[in-house]
Amino acid sequence: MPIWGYDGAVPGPIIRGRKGGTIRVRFRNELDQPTSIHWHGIRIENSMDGVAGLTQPAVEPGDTFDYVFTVPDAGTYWYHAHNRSWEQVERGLYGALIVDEAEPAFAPAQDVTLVLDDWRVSPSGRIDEGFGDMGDWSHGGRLGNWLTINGATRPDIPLAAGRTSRVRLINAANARILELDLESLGATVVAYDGQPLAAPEALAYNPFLLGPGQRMDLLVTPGAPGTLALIEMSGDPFAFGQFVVTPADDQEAEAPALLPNLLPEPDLANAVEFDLDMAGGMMGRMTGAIVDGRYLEGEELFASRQVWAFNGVAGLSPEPFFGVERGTSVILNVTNDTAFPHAMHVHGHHFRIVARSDSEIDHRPWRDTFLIGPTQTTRIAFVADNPGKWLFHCHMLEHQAAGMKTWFEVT
Ligand SMILES: [Cu+2]
Repeated sequence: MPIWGYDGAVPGPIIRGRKGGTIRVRFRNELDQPTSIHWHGIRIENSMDGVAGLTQPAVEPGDTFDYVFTVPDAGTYWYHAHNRSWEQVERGLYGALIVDEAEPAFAPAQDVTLVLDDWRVSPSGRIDEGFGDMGDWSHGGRLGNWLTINGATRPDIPLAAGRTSRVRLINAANARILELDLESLGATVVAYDGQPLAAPEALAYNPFLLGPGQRMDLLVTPGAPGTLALIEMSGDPFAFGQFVVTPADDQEAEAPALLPNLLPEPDLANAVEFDLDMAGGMMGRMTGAIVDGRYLEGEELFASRQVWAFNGVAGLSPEPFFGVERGTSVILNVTNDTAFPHAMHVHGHHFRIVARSDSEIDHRPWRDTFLIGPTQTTRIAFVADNPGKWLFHCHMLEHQAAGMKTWFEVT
């Protein structure tokens, strides 16, 4: 199937670095439209964040751009197009970015990276060309009909029996929240969105929701040779890949926790709070929004293609949602006043989820993307310690394109 790919392949090459090291990518745009690359989850220098129109001009066809940045945290990250991402990512412009620990806590039998994607394929076996469909944009985004793992359909993934392997899952889909049956793998979780947990944890629920942009790292220790299916549970459950477990000659001791990255803890007692109201979409209550400085409603709003808004504003406004000085602890109270779930991504920072709809959360892993259901409120906290202009948006790429984005500034 014809795709757009970094180095011509989907996913693009795994870019691998070491914690504290420098990544250098000379990017040449051979598309016939402008583009840029975002390094998702990296607490990166602002000028390298790759958000066309906010942190850099889009790279024009035929032009090059050198991305050079430090990777402060070990873990599982990814990179993808960040201009017309609703088309460019859907056509295949994404890949894994893996940062290894400076001194690994353990050596897994295998270190497996699985980039999961949900494609909309036409009956002719091509990418469905219905990009920009307002039905998708105003509902749940462009949902597909074909799942792939590392660009392959129902692949076999070899694993060794009796030994512990690390499996990194990345959801690169435009809009699909994957509902994964991970219980049957007997897996434990060691990291979310790149950041290690203090200790390996059993899965709290099944199926496990992995939203667009989110990652999770698993430790899998298959007991015996055989097969372990990777199952998607939404609708009628089906396997979209399987681990093929083969005997290993030796056994090994239980894997220890990963080494933590060092992130600053938000000071909740002295944090500055901001409220974000998410509105719009079909079956929502939003009647109008500010688009490019003008209040629009009804058919005029729909014709603008900006049908979602944060605090009444669709798309990026000249003024930031908030601005704080570097080092400020920030709490965001995000309320989803729409009829759809969303996957909210903060650029340049990881945060902790401290409460959901008035329930305090005790378990607070670092994340860079969180799922929020209809009518839910989610309270997140982080130290705004990375100077620059940072996007905060829905990672359902059609929602982002249709207004679900804002930005904040750290000075
Ligand atoms: Cu959304």
